[in-house]
Amino acid sequence: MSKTIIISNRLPLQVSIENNELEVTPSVGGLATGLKSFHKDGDSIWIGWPGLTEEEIPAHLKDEVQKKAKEENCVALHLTSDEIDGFYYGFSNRTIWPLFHYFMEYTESDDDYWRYYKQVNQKYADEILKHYEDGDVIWVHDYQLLLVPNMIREKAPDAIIGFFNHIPFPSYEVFRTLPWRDEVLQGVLGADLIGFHTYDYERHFLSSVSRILRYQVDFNEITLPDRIVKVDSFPMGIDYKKFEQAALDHFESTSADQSELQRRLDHHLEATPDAKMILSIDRLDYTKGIAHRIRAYEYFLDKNPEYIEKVRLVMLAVPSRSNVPQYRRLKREIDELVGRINGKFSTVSWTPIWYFYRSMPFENLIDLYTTCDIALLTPIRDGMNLVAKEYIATRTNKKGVLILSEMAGAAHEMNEALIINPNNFEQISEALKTAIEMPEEEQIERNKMLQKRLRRYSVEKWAEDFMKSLKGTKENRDSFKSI
Ligand code: ADQ
Repeated sequence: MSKTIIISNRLPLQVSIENNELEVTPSVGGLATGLKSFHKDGDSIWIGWPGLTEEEIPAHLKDEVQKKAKEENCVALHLTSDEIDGFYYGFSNRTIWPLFHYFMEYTESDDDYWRYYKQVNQKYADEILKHYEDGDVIWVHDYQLLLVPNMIREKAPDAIIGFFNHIPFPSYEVFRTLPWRDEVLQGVLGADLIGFHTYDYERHFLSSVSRILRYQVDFNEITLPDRIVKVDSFPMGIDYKKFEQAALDHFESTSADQSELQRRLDHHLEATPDAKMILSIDRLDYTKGIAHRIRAYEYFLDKNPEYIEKVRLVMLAVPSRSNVPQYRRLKREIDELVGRINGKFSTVSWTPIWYFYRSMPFENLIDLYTTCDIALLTPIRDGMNLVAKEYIATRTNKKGVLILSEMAGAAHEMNEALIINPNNFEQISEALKTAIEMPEEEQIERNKMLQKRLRRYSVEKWAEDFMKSLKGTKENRDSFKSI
């Protein structure tokens, strides 16, 4: 029977070593959380890096890593620390990530990074080919593996290959600055179907293909000498039922079952019942606009001193890519900003920002989603932003307000949120006021519409639509051959 082979840089599980013993935990991040349910329910294997370099895994635990991965239908691909430095921290996160998010000043062009990127992409492609059998469908994910589709195509010309890009695709004017632009485009074009979160990213990609490679582009199809490649947008959803159910369970749980975090949140709610809690959750990344958000919050408090002691920003930032200098600088900047603003506005009984710099278990994520009255998400660029969708899914009483940056892919489907430009502090400040004062009926009205849409276009539906369209490309190919 044919299967689906999923490939992403990281596996949905993360191994670590504690006291000479192997520990396995779920990976954090949009792709892993989103695709996990598709993987769990279907007949698929998932190939990726388990989170520790070859050097970090003692020889006697190597088989154990593979065994643990196998229990979850996964295959661990081992990478050396040099490969992780050059391929992951290098080309993926110092070249492609900043460039695709329009941070051109952060984009590095380094031949060594590129060499490692090609080498590791080849390693992924070779691993896939070891597991590939005729009739299997291959689904490659994200910007770390842009060359993989064509590397598979070279060895398995008839394979059905899909590629999904989880981050934005920049406009041609930005993309064209990449020294390896031709190779990158040719790499992705090994796929039969290329998916993006939004129509804009799709358009940018098509325009780069037509202007850089001069291939013929008709509507959303690219004609190569031997094949047609289809490009389409598939806005990724969330596991809606999982978040909804977790929120319902949360509300039904007794105080004895409550987490320490929830107890503390409740304590503050009781002490200041009129104060609104404003939530933000992101990986600590310069694209997420965390520093902008804090400054906009300061602007809001400066302009509206009547809200002092009446609001609290609960900010969760998950450690991410701390080997890259910009991330370390950003961490320092945020520490300083939080310190300065807390120093400036705090009173004996109130602190304006609660800042957590750590990963939290799912249960605590639900505590935060369900307790906070407002979610304030201000990315400067974001492929989609699943946190916005998760927040809405957990509002089972339909109350709560989402303030969302227009620069997030999710904004296209979430018109009922208060949409802001993350660079416009005045607008963010006004949106905060509107959110705090919004009548409950209006909150319910807005959330009803949002929930209806998110429930319908869940991550299962997203994966199903992508797969259906990918399998459909086979017919395209057969008819192309017969011309
Ligand atoms: P990310 O940049 O990682 O994903 P996002 O879409 O917001 O961003 O997903 C973050 C995920 O991590 C969410 O599912 C959230 O629940 C989870 N998470 C966040 N903080 C956590 C914590 N402290 N503990 C546990 N889990 C936590 C990339 C792109 C996005 C795109 C996704 C999916 O950058 O734009 O939406 O892929 O395509």
